Amino acid sequence: MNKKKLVRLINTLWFFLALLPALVVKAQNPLVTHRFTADPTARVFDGRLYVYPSTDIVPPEGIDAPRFCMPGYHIFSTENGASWKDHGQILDHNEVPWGKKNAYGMWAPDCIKRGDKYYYYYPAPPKDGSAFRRIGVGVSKSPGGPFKWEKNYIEGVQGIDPGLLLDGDSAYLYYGGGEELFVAPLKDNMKEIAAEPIKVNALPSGYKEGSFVFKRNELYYFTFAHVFPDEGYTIAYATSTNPMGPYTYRGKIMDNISNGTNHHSIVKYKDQWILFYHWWDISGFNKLRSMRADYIHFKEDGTIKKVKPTLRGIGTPGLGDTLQIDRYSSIHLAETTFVSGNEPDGWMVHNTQPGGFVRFDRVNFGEGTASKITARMACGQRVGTFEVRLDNPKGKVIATFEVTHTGGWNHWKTITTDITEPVTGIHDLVVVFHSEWGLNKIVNLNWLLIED
Ligand code: FUB
Repeated sequence: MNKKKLVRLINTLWFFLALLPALVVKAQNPLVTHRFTADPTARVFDGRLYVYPSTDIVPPEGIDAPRFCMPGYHIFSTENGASWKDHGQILDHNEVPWGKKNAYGMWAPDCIKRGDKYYYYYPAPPKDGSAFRRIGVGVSKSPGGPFKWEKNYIEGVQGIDPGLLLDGDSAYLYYGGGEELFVAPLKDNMKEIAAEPIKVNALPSGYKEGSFVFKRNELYYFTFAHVFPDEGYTIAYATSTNPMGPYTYRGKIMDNISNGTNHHSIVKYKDQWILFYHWWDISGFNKLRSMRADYIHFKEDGTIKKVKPTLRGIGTPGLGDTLQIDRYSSIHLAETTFVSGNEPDGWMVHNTQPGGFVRFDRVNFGEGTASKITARMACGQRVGTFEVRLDNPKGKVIATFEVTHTGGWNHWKTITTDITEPVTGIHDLVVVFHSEWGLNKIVNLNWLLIED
């Protein structure tokens, strides 16, 4: 596809995505669908999960952005991992006090809390031309900003992808992109380095970026994106008992998933460890990325089990949360594709065949008060049903939908039916498709909603 066609296609997609609610969005993977988000750095502040990503956009007319087109930063947060709040844009590239104007080069950021203040670190091209990227800092009283931006970049540091670690009273800045990655201790003011940066040792050869360090059971995990020879971008890690090293290389966390770059972060939230990364789910183009998350598990000896990316992602949606059923845990005799018609917002389940099912793990029914379930569906014929079952395709039926003609396979209607008996607690939900006459296409499903 040539560049013009691609831009036209993406602009159309973008127009539809922009129709979605701007402030609160509900999704599994990708986590948000109303804008492109890359390089997700996740942090937990006061019990709430925040993500500090960068923003990909289609280059505006006349702008040549051969690598990425990244004009600024938004912040997102969630309570349950299913509904995300967009806190809005906190910094535009033309507001960087020391930055080059109209550079569209706001790459991967990070944010960390020290005392009662939040420090936001970001790379940008400097107007003095002294480096490819310098790293700036902003300070705020709130994790969602607004931030007061420091007038100058951090002296003595050049490179991309700042990753921060606060360990007791000591703070460290990791950064870099290339054969070498670096670490420097920060002064208490969090705005200056306290000593010359050193190279992080023991890393395998090949291009590396996206340093992210966390501590678990007294072990420091230095994780990074690594272009593995003959494979492309992977996520790898090394461990040490000291934040500055020496480190021991441990292997890969994620194999190459053809996502272009693989910037990531790892946090523990509500007793579960989560890997954040990005892919190009919405655009199909590696410079318009969307952030994702999946659970990550450790072995007894502290090493990390490789993560396989899923559509279902993280979170336990509850009553009132939209269940994007097309972001399935497993699927049988059915498929997913982009929605079209009067509801072009993401994906749908389609080609639903008799005996087919789609399973969506972890739905919290709460105290047993759920009384109705709503399905957003489209259908071009009148024969068939689908059941909502608990835990497996032969599990208890809690609701049955008669398939009705909605005006066509791309014409969407919202139909509500009763939940026939009380359900409590967390269950996997399985939608099973039926048709007595062996029709091979029963219904198109966009989302489900369970309510009191
Ligand atoms: O998003 C721009 C750059 O691509 C990031 O800074 C890198 O980590 C890579 O994801």
